Amino acid sequence: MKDDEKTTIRQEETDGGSPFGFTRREFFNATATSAVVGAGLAAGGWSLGGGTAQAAEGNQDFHVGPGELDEYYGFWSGGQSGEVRVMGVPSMRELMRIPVFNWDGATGWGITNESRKILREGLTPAGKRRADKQGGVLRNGDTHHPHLSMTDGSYDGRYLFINDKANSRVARIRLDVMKTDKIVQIPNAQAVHGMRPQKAPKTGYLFCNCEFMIPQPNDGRDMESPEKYKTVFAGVDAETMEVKWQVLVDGNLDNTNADFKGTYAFSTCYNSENAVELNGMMRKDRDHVVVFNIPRIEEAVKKGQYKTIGDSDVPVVDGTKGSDLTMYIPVPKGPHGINTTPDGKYFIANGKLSPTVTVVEIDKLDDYFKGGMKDPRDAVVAEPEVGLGPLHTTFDGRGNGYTTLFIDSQVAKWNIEDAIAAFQGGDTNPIKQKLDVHYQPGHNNATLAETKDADGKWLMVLSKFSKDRFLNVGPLKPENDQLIDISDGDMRIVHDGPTFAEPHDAVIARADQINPNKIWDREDPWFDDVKAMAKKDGIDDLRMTNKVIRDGNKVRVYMTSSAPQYHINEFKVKEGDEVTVVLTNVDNIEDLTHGFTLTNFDVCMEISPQQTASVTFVADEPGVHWYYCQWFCHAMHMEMRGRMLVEKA
Ligand code: K7E
Ligand code: CUA
Repeated sequence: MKDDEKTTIRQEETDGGSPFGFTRREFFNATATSAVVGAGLAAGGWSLGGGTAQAAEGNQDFHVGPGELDEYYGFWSGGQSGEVRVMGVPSMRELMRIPVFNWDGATGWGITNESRKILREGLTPAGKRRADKQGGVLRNGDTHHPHLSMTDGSYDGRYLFINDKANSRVARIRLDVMKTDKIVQIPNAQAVHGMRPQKAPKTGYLFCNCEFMIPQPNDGRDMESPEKYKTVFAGVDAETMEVKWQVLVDGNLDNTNADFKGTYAFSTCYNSENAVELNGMMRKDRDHVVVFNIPRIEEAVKKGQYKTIGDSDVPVVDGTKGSDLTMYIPVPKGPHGINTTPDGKYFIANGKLSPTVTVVEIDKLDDYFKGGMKDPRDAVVAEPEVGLGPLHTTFDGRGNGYTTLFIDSQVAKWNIEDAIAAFQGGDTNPIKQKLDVHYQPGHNNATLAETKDADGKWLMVLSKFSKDRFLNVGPLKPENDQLIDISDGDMRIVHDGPTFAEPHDAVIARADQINPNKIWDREDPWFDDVKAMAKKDGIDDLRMTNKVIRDGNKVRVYMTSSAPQYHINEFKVKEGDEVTVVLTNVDNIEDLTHGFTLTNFDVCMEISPQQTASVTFVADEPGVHWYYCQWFCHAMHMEMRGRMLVEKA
């Protein structure tokens, strides 16, 4: 091997701290090419025919200069932070954060009346009981999978959806204002993990995988009988965000995806053993992909062939093994990601604990459901070995898959048709290139790859570990999102991007597909509740009114603001009053956001141009309490403040 002299590392040249006797950085720099070829041989048994890891010169420009705009919007999950982040691609500039399941001091998410209603109203009865114990709303979320709504297999710019594994919820974000507008908690479930919108004809359903198996109902019965535990797959109406139906299944549902016709959803499923500890979950060599026949599920619900569980009235149909609503396709142990090719022909289940990915031809699913296919494995058309720990696959729209290899810390580029030919006995090597990434990649996603418009320009790889790639920030490290040019020939890394806990997944849309408003529209339904409340207080236009209304021990302060002042400089209340501040920003200039922060009261909110926001609290401390604008809006921003005077009771 030509690189031998570079890869021979003598102990005396190295730092003693590494188990390998050299740092990871030195190792990867020195062995980029040889490590790639070695892994290719070890994993697949195919040689790479002299391919190199990184192309010498690039083609696309990833530099977006000052004042220039990105070509793509990226939507990043914020993982355990419970939020969503909006990025510019390829610059990798973070443009915005959208609070979802978390509390946020900048915008007052979790504090304002508007956000608290959204955080609360879709909770199950048990969720509401839990929320009541901590001030009315839940406090944390664990977001994994952000996905955009589609019409006919293309992004339509309406909504972004995201799951919450921690409290079993799904949220919708309105892309016109980039705010979360609905959240639903899935009943009969623990840990909503995989989540995908239907791709066509239009995002009607969100398909939600509930991961952990539990007794059904989970009210104290059957706790010692894990063999009776079941989990559910849920169909949520994307317009109303109500759970329409659920399907009982065997095994732990992991990730899910949909076809481009609106007929099928498919989920990877591990732990077919129904075990409750690790050893038991590892017993069998195979797990499965569960295919859900959506028209049949709808039909069964319509015919009343369902039951309800516990205090939920959601129809639950039986899709366990042997049901004619589902198909269980055996695949190698512990499948994880599941990805539909942009041409709609195949889905690919990623092996995780097996070095393979399984390619299933979607048209063949019809044969099974019509009774023509007896062995579900007959729908499998390829099963190439791609490397160690395949987690997720994405596509360039030119017939290639890009699979993250968690254990190998690589991305494998492979050709789908070559893999199918090899499965039929041909000797073409489907593996085209392996690229080192840094390190332990989870999801990856290429530009528009979930839609039929995959354009094969940029690939985002979300690496779990950053190790030595950034300045050390203590024991908790950032993850590393790497931007890879896939536009032509070999993949090449062009950017390392540190990110905070933990963007499992990200989707990338063309800039012209997402068209947010520049300021709020006063007719927005977002303001319906607060307008109705004002109407009862005799107020027709919140933009024209500055007024304090007393209603028993309830006080409503209707206030407007325009830079640099609040139009109520002081208001008086009595100790113990319940105070609602309704603030309307009458500025109608882009960017002129104000805020309202009440010092030492733990109260804050954002008011963007033409927005109304409200917050309710008890004035339980007598004295003078300043409120101030926390958004630097004007040269006299520091002076933008006022006093709440609380008289002793
Ligand atoms: Cu692979 Cu939750 Cu999508 Cu993380 S999951 S990586
Ligand atoms: Cu208004 Cu600062």
